[in-house]
Amino acid sequence: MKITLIQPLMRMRPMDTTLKTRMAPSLGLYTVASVVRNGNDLTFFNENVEEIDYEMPTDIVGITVTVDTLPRAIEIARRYRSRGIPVVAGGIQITGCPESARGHFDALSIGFAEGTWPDIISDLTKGELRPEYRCVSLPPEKIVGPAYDLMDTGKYLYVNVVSTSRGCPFKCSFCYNSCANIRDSYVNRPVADVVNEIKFLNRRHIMFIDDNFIGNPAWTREFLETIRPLGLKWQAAVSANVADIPGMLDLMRDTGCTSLFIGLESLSQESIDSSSKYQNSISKYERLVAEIHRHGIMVNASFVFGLDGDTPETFRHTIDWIVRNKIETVTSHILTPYPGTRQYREMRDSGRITSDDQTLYTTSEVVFNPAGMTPDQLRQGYLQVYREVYSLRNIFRRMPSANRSAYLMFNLFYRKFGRLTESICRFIGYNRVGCAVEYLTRLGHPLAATSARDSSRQSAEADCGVNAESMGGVEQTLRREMGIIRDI
Ligand code: B12
Ligand code: SF4
Repeated sequence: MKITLIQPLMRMRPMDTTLKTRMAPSLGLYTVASVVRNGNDLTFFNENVEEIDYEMPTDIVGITVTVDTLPRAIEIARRYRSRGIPVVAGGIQITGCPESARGHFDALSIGFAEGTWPDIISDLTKGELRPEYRCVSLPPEKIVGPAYDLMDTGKYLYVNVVSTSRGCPFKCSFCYNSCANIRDSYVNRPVADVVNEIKFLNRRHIMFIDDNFIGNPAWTREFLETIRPLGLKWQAAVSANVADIPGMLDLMRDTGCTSLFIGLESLSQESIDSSSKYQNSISKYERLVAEIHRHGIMVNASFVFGLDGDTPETFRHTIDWIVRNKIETVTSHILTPYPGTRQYREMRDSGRITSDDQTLYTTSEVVFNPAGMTPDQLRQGYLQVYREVYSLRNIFRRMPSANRSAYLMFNLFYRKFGRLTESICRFIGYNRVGCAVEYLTRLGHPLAATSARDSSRQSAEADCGVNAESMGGVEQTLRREMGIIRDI
């Protein structure tokens, strides 16, 4: 059978470049590919990277769908279906809110492809495709790894992305984990399966893309002890209770952790409480960041703006806090009620949702009425956070004493001069640039550079030959003369 698997065009935020869309292949689609690959002829189209060849013969099309790509997925499906080719949609959006997609595809796959795709293919062969397939829980040993060997590495910055679990034990109200079909699906993969994948990838740097790498601390401990001899460098997303788990940060440092992504979300406890994020306590944030830094690990803090305790003052307060605590990287979002989440249901029932256009559901647009400010104040405040956190002056002020090369890589070449890096990638290849970043990240790890970790601000200034004021001046010049700093 000829099977075509498609990732639709992502919606870009004002501060995004193709570095984001070229970050990594879709693990979801390559997992679908793994599930039924023997005897089938597989073609992949990632619209972020290449055009879809609609004329290429195929027996079935599978599309992976996230919140922002649903409208585009519907357009793609319409073109194939007009030629009588059946189209199946799956992925987070379809699982979280199947009703948003009904009628637009020949079949919906709700939940894990491991439990739906074999039936879809066999029903299609019999000419009995059903409108809906469902598998919302799975024993760990049934989880299948992505078909890494089919990935076209040259098109991406990284292919060393690994998923060790699905879902999250917490259920914050704005997160897709609060959707009815996902709530009970938290599962850790067998340690041996993940280790085999890492060995197959044969890379020293691994990015774990789980929602929460410490959702089950006993599993995490066992896994980290198992990968210890591999001498990896790795990064992952964890919940804010990481420093409360005895010995976890020590183990992370000793097994090569370079950076942790943490959903701090807000500096207002009222806002945190409004999202049922019980594991976050803002009174512990400074200690949490200090503890992670003490272990030589960088912090990528994620914030959500527009929660019910937020006011126009929230933005200034958050920027100052980020700079003061030397947060290495920051990811910000405008609160977005993903259809299917508890947040969505609450906002819909109270009439607060102002747009159903899912192309705007990118977390950079305001699609609801905020409680403590106007929609415009929210949007402008969100842009201000990116602008100020990633000003050259503040990049310098946030400079850590360890991991400097990785820090500067992300802050300057990904966030600040993304367009320039984009051009370099086009010229020498995304994967080559990705490899260079991996190499520099390794150099910057505390296990590799203990002296750098211990150096003071004075030596940082000496190393760079600049200080915060001169960096501000450099930025003004670049902005004026070269126009290469993005105004967001
Ligand atoms: C890696 C990642 C990214 C990468 C994407 C790389 C890529 N090329 O795909 C980057 C950084 C670029 C990214 C960007 C964004 N992301 Co993102 N991302 C993730 C993350 C952390 C992992 C996804 C993953 O690989 N999972 C592992 C795979 C194996 O699981 P899966 O995709 O769910 O696939 C399984 C099933 O869903 C199903 N399935 C999936 N596709 C299909 C297709 C068919 C045909 C079938 C039958 C089944 C099926 O079977 C698979 C195997 O069981 C998730 C969180 C998470 N843990 O899922 C967020 C997540 C998907 N991202 C999210 C968002 C919001 C975004 C952005 C909009 C953020 C932004 N502000 O810009 C953008 C744009 C997203 C887009 N359009 O793709 C949300 C989506 C919410 C929603 N309701 O849709 C998530 C869930 C994060 C969150 N907690 O809110 N993201
Ligand atoms: S801790 Fe993070 S991944 Fe887990 S439910 Fe909350 S927001 Fe989602």
